[in-house]
Amino acid sequence: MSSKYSRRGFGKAVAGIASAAAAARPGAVAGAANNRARAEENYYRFPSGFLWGCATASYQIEGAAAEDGRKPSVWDTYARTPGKVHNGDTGDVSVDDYHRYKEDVGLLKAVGGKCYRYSIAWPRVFPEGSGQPNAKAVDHYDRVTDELLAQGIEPFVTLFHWDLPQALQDRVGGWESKETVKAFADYSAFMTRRLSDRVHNFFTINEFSCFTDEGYGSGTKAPGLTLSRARVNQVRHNAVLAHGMAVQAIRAAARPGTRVGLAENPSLCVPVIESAPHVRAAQQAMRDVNAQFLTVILEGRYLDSYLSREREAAPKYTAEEMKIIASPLDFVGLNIYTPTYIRAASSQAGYEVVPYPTSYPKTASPWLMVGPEIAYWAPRHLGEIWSVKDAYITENGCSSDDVVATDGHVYDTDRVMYVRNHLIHAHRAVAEGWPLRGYFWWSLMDNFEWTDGYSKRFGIYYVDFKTQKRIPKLSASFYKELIARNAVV
Ligand code: GBH
Repeated sequence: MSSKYSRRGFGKAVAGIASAAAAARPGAVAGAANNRARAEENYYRFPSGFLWGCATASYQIEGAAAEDGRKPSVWDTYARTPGKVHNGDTGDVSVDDYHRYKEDVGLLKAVGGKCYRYSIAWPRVFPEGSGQPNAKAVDHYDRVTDELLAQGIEPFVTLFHWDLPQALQDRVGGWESKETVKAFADYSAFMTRRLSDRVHNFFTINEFSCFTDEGYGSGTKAPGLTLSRARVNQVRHNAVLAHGMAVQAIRAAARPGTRVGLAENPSLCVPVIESAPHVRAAQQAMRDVNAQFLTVILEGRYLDSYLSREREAAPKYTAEEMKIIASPLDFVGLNIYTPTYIRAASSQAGYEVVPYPTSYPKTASPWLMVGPEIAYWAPRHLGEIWSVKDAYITENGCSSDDVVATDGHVYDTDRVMYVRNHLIHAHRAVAEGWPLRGYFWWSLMDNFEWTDGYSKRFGIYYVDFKTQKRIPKLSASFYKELIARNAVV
């Protein structure tokens, strides 16, 4: 952890709040006003150098699906399968970022964004999944990267955000095969060799469960298969192995100093009450419910509880693979949306997941329950359980039923409320010295929201999908003010 994020250094920065509060006594009116000004000055202020940005993903924003040699990904195929995606929507055109990337980088610049997390489309760079790279695609990502740097924005690149080349699904069964694992490592090496003169931070894989459990198990995401438990567990294993192989391939191919991590969405275990037994239970749960992805990556072994839960369906693996999976990382990125409430229990596991009451507040997406404490517990769990030194919130944000008002503005007060509250908890994590160096808002602009098609909007810019016009929402103004002050506003 760099010194500017040390507990002591940051403690000084926030000390003003405590002393101002302690000094505010009735009667001392002038003093109170003074203290109030000081408190406001320090109100949830983040350390200097904290990174504020936005995140997107290739299939969700690019469009240009058949351009410059791109071949289909499993998502192109899935979206074309009747009944899979809301309204039959596809990413064929989406918000046309492939052509409008300069304008879109400008949108981030306009709110003062310091960093941008975007993903590379594997089926553009290797249309067949492996073999010969496609120069036109590589040139495109060169241009996007150069544009970011020209506008003073630090690029953070995700190598895989679910758009697996369809060719690999057809040829070898996609993530069921070690061929795909190897192809991913090769593609990662190629891409980072090319970009690491300008990009210093890479994420291997975005959110394991979404393309493994949902892609091969429930069938609710591409490629839409419903395989047996044993086969899904092998897919999961191949995915974490692909991450580890890519980490090693990147270290071998990229320039020295290149930093590698991942962007995972673990179940975020929040103690129902912040008391010692429930906190302990939440920590146990955090390891246990994430055994198949985050835990095995950070610990290098499958927990006994996971293996015995899965019994004969448990994944087959070698000791050598375990070493690869646990390759040391430079940072951990977490996508945080919704809490999993945990209470202490006298069961063997020591914890229990508490179901949501039907009245629990949610956003426009039914799965997105509002629990801002996750922004505190995510970095704390990383630091406390796994001694992670560097972490980012690689996604956070929510859907809203955005409408353009008669005055032309979009007043997404629910989105502002959602993020403001998460950032208060993120601030607490930083103030206590837990690892958190930056925050990426999902998302820069409305886009293709997977199975929800274009019916769910997550952007801080509203997109009129017919005209491609981008309109800053209230949340964009909020983010601009927040970034300028480096504090919750
Ligand atoms: C992230 O996933 C993704 O990384 C990003 O691409 C996406 O646009 C963003 O969040 C917003 O959704 O409908 O009940 O089957 C968030 C994690 C996991 C949330 C799967 C939706 C499906 C639940 N996602 N989940 S359900």
